[in-house]
Amino acid sequence: MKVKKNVVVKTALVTGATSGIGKATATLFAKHGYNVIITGRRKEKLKELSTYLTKKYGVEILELCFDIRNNDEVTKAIRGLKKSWLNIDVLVNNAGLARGLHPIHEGRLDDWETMIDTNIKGLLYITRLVSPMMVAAGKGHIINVCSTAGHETYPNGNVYSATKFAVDALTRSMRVDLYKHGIKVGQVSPGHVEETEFALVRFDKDVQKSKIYEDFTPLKAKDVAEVIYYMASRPKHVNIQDILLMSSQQAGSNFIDRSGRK
Ligand code: NDP
Ligand code: 8X3
Repeated sequence: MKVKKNVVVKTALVTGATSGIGKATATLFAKHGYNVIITGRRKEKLKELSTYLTKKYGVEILELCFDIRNNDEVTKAIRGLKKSWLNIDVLVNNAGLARGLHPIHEGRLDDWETMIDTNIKGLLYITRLVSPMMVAAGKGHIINVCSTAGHETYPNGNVYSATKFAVDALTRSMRVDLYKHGIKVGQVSPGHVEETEFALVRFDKDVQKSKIYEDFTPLKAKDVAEVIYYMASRPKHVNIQDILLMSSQQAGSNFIDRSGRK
């Protein structure tokens, strides 16, 4: 939290802000006057978003370029923060991905390791660095991006689902560890979301295979961002623990009305 011309300006850190849900979330926080720390591996995308948000909303944006799987890189970035960026009010643990969609007996070990390293270990690395600052400040809010896949399984979703079940367990565990320090912990659990690179990444940039949203209308990245901002903007005494949301044409991981976009 910073005070600018007698107005309190809050700070949010959004991981994985170079595309999809993270980019939409960083944009919404900036629109609401937050200064935002944006992270990701693609420097040019961070720069582009930073320039856009600074110009459009007049807030301060800090780009931190690192691979969240590499604890040395994460540590260097967070420990290197200038004093004015140290009071992080909201941490959105969004960076994550799915790789592959194979039955367990045909899964690629490399994909499994990438998902575990990013979705679980990466989330832990940054949380381990940011949460002590929140504990010292006696306040803060951590919002993890889980998934419907963190609540139920679907064919071939095995390891991705396991990482999101782990995110769910971490959200619950973090909350019981941190609530006595004045820190809220919650998560958002979306079903399918378009306007993201999720499917392209899952299917090795195969554009044909990644066309998984053509026969129904999924959520949009902005829909999830709005839920995250809603969670972050509740009064001090309200902590939303989990919001599970899907498009109207999805009723569960295994129930999608693919009869055309409605
Ligand atoms: P995108 O692929 O559009 O965004 C993923 C973001 O994570 C990118 O900004 C990417 O940045 C970042 N990221 C991935 N790997 C790393 C890494 N090793 N180091 C740093 N940053 C990384 O997908 P979504 O917006 O859909 O995904 C965001 C979150 O939402 C994920 O946790 C995903 O599991 C979850 N989710 C997605 C759903 C969907 O249907 N799209 C549904 C439910 C949950 P960069 O490539 O620049 O490093
Ligand atoms: C992304 C949604 O159903 O592809 O978390 O796992 S799903």
